[in-house]
Amino acid sequence: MNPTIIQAKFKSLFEQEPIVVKSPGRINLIGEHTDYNEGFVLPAAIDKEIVIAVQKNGTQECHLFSYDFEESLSFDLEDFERMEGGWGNYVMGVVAQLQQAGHSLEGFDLVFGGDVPVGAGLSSSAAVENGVCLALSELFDLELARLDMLKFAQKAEHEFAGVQCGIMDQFASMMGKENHAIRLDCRSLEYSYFPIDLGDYQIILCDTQVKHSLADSAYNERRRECQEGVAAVQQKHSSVNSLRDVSLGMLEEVKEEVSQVVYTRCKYVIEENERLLKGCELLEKGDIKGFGQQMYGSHDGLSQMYEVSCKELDFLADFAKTSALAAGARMMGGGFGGCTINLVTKAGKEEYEKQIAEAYKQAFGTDLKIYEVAVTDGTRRVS
Ligand code: GAF
Repeated sequence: MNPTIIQAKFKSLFEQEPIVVKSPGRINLIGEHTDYNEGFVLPAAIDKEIVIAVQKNGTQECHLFSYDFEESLSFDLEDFERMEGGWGNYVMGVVAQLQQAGHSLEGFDLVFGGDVPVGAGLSSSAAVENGVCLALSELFDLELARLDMLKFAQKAEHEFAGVQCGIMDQFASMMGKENHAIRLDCRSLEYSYFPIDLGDYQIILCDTQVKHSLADSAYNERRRECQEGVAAVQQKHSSVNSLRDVSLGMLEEVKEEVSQVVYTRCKYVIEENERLLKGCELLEKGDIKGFGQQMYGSHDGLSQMYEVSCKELDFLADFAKTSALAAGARMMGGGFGGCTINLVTKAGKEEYEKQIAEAYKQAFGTDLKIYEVAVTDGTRRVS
């Protein structure tokens, strides 16, 4: 996204020179629904980004404009609350976190927009929250640490957007590094950068353009089911804090004490963590096909055990499995729509894109959107 468009819009609306911040969406190579279970994830920031332009206005009022939705919204810094849905929550949520942490803010004008598709599982919301947080930190000289900013962004999502998300999206968007994935331990927040070297393969994203209206409530429900499983295991193993500490053997011990659904959800999470660890070893050895097999395993688990896929995502993953041009594919993010991440051969990429788009159109009557993304640095000030 070219920041000058948002900068120009800001100047035309507010007649001032703004501070400008860029904040990326993310992909995740493997490790889905593991973050809020204190497991591992392997995300990366991408060159689909939100641009935020902001400046003080000398009042106690905040005036916001969404370039993409062509909507404006104002609120008073001393008197605002979350709304029933809508993009304003991502800004107000961050403001509320900063105020709760004791930072005193003044009124500001803000314009934002970008090319992270909304509802595609690429974390446009985390990109906005992180971007707003860095923009306000710069504007008011708060000198916030990156780790604090991404935690404020996550809490904004919990308290204003109403999704009890894990830390992956905000972490990936804030801490991204060009051409690297982030291998993140979501318990300790220790992380290392992992070069994305896919040899003869490259990543493409296939966007179903489907978004299930119950996705947010189903997400919170999955989180509760995992907690239920942990509570049952804790009865026998008091040192257990999360599914990260639970082995398949420990889960078997409580099989009769939890519902079949809770058992299956927990089993998926334990296996997904193992797939991620195995997947990292394979990537380190340059075994892309082996890594792709872990991706297929991840998709099958998400679809059949965690039940967060949908027929469109399954179709795209199944298509990859039968194609010699693909090494792996899986649904990505919270689920119930959005994108698959696919590893396809560089040489066969165009052919693959043509074939899968045709097949998707035939099956669902919809044009498949395909994104080729580059891996970038995290949230940053650009002017
Ligand atoms: C969403 C959430 F925001 C993340 O925290 C993560 O749980 C993901 O779904 C599933 O892995 O993107």
